[in-house]
Amino acid sequence: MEVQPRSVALIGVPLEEGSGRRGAGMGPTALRIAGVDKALSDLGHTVVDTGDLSIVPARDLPNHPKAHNLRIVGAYTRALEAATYDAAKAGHFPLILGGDHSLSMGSVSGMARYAAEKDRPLFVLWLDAHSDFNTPETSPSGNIHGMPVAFFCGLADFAEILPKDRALVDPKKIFQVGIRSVDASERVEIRKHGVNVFDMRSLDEQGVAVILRQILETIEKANGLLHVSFDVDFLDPDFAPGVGTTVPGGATFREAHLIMEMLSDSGLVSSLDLVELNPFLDDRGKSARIMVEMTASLFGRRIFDRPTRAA
Ligand code: Z70
Ligand code: MN
Ligand code: MN
Ligand code: MN
Repeated sequence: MEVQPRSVALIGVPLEEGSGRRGAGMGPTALRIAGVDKALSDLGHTVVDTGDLSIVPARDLPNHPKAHNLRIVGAYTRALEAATYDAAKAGHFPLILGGDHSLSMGSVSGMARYAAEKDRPLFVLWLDAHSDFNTPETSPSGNIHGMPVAFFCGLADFAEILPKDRALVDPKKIFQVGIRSVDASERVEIRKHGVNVFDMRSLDEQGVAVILRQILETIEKANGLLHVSFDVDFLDPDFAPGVGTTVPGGATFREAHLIMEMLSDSGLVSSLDLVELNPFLDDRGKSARIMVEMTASLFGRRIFDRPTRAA
């Protein structure tokens, strides 16, 4: 199958203040050094690197006792919401180089605005060990990178980072895959709001191909856009150690590659976050290189071509 050439906008987000430790701020640099730009241009895509966002803390936001560094995370959220929306609107594929996972409050909100304007539903594929569905009230840590999903569903009240009447994501249009670390109150909220969770057990029982086919069919039928948010800790830490929180029992190299290839074949993906890479904890750039390889597969790199599903 021919690769559909895309114009890809790289947006660097050196944000680490949403996580409980330092290092993820070096993620965009590591992904660039690992060659994300060349991997995409070698596949025939056009790549525009818009550089790293730079912010000043938002002084109109409170210093929230249960949402650490809200002024910094809030400022990045606003800047990235606009940058993602603008890139999509200009016909680019927004590829966000993170940065910790709190950045998805901005990228997904920007895509939600874009999708609403196009009158198409936005779906989110959340590849992660964690559900990231806490709110400041339920969070055991106060770290905002555990809260982005609740935020873009409109369920986490963080003062007015973004307007209350903004475009939101329907929790029932979120698919979480690879989940294996969920807090007690998070679990209750996930069930209550109907987020679709494929935990590690269902991956083992059904296999990723069956799960992905089911997800992609739903999105295709709804004529939806798909935002993919890829947390490095989705992968097993044995081969992707460059993350702040290692959770054993993650997706294998082969499972993750298959997901990327199926996403590529579907042609449904409209935007992508690469998050939680912590180069300070990595093993000689290994995890950064794996994330670039995964990205290349999502953008059409193949061992051999396959017939299209329609054929
Ligand atoms: C826990 C919390 C978390 C990493 C997300 C963990 C959140 N549920 N950790 N990503 N690495 O603090 O909310
Ligand atoms: Mn910083
Ligand atoms: Mn995450
Ligand atoms: Mn995670």
